[in-house]
Amino acid sequence: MTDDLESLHSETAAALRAAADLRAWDTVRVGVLGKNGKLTALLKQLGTVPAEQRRERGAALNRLKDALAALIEARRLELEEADLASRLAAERIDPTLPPRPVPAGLIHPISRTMEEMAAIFGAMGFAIAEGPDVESDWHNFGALNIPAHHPARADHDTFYLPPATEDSPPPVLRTHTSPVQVRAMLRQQPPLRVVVMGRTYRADHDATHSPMFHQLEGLAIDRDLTLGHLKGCLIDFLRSFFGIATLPVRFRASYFPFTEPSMEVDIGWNRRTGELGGGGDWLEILGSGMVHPKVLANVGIDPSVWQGFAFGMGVERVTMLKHGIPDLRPFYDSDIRWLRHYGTTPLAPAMLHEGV
Ligand code: 2NM
Repeated sequence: MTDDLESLHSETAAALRAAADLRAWDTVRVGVLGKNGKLTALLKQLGTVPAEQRRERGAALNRLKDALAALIEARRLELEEADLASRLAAERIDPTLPPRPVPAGLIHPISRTMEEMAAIFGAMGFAIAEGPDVESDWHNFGALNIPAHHPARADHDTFYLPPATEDSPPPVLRTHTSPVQVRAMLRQQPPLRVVVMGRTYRADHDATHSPMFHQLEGLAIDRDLTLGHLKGCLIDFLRSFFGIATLPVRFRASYFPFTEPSMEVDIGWNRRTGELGGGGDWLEILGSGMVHPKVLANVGIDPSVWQGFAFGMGVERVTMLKHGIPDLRPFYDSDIRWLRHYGTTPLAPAMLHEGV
């Protein structure tokens, strides 16, 4: 190789070693092999070389071109590897970072109300009980002083299921949650404080009735319980649940087969605006009473020693009143727009923001 070619080779090799990144590398490549590159210029000058030297010069230039192309390509691979290694080092993930928040499901208003009810009654010392949706006639009616042919049965629009045998009473979808309280009384000796929340069923379907709805019922049994305890318990619950410390509460004599005396409970509101509180109008919100001595005797509790009070309310109804929900039917439609509007997040507020 002639001196000029030798020096282009060593000069290019040095420039490639000095090129620290792919940008610098490309500048070297273009400076040698590009349209105005040094090797390209030498090839262009080949025509001016005397004819007897041209063949040898051409062969030498081609060898140099191959050698330089190989050097350049090798340096490219080196630089690409180094680039990848430094990016992998710089972009390494930190597994101790908290996950990014993802859009989460929402709590259905019925579940939210039942959790609030459980919290309030839980703080008063009530335990939570559950029971089956399919009940015997006795647990749903008989034990509660509603024998066959009792007029109260007609109010319940009961769903009857196929009986086990021809002459046994048909099982029912529970028409209220009271049978769970019957089971609690059978299982546990007093004193007793229990609330039950859950699904109940009545064959009734219109704008304000669903064949499946939810009830909350409560029961307290002790030696000296009075109507005063019942009133204090319910006034505290209603003011806490609706978040109105001065909510007017009124007790009105009524009738239930399983309580004596029985009382319906009204809260104050404004009929025109729908606002709860001292608006001058009354709205019926729940039923209550002192547990009938026959009911206590039916479950083996001596009514000459023990007294009880009990109460019940519709979960949908109090949810609609509390949150201004105008229509019962969408509660069960699973319409994502309704759920997004009335649902509430289970997450702490801080968890809803990115980067926390
Ligand atoms: C109500 C109203 C009044 C009630 C009674 C009982 C039981 F099982 F202890 F006898 N549970 N719930 C009751 C009493 C329910 O709902 C309107």
